Amino acid sequence: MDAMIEGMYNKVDLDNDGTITKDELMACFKRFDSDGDGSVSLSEFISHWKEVFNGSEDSAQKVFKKLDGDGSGSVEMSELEGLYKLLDTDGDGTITKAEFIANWKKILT
Ligand SMILES: [Ca+2]
Ligand SMILES: [Ca+2]
Ligand SMILES: [Ca+2]
Repeated sequence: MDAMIEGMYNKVDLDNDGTITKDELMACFKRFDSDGDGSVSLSEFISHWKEVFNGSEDSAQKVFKKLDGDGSGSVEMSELEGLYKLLDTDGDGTITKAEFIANWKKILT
């Protein structure tokens, strides 16, 4: 599990400086949004989750439910803010690798 989450982290931390900024999370969101309509649908999410993060369909469904706060069936950019807050445990505005791993473990289990 740790190895998988660490792999995710390395994909999102584009400049490899050991922290994830909002811009980096936003860039990740844009990659998931294949058709560029500003929201990530469940099917967009599942295909990228498998392709980019090597995740299972089960874990994709679970994570998507968590991200889609209003249950609309798609994840909007505004919902990304919620994810960022969730991952940034100490609220200092950046997500460290330790914060990322600890929080994804909670989300995925
Ligand atoms: Ca970074
Ligand atoms: Ca989309
Ligand atoms: Ca932090």
